[in-house]
Amino acid sequence: MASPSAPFVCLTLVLCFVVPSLATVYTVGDTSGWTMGTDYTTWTTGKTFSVGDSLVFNYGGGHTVDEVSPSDYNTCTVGNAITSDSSGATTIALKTTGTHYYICGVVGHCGSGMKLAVTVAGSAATTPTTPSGSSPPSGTTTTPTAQTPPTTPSTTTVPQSSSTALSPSAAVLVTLLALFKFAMV
Ligand SMILES: [Cu+2]
Repeated sequence: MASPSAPFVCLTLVLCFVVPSLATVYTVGDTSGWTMGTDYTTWTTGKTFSVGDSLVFNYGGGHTVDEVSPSDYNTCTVGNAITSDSSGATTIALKTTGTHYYICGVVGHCGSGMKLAVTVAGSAATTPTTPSGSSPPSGTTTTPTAQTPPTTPSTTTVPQSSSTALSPSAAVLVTLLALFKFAMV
């Protein structure tokens, strides 16, 4: 047994670099935050949400982040929130696949745009609304297979001799000779 820890150290290092890059933290509305007058459908466009990602809602006082049912989302019905938070900085971890619906619980705010629907995809195949967490997503997240280190090009160390300085002067010499020949003719 020489040192079995070395491969584990390498593996741990690789995981440390890979795992955080897989879980993305999305700031809802980006710099606008969680507010009225922002189109969150536009904000979600082009984004892919996966299990393990999280949403951060930043907002001032007088707003809430309520997870609601699809029907409450569509009709902007407040008062039936599955979860609710009004801390001003709500982080929601996306733990399950499917579409999650969030609205502001203050009357009128949902209608003014504070509604967000996020469709969360699984790691592999999208399983629409699994009733119970019986089958966890298989952890076969394609591990990057041994990235080949950038092979340094074999630098043929040219000795700093006059040979390198010769070629430019030789070119000048040839040019001068050519010019002379033209001048002679
Ligand atoms: Cu609000």
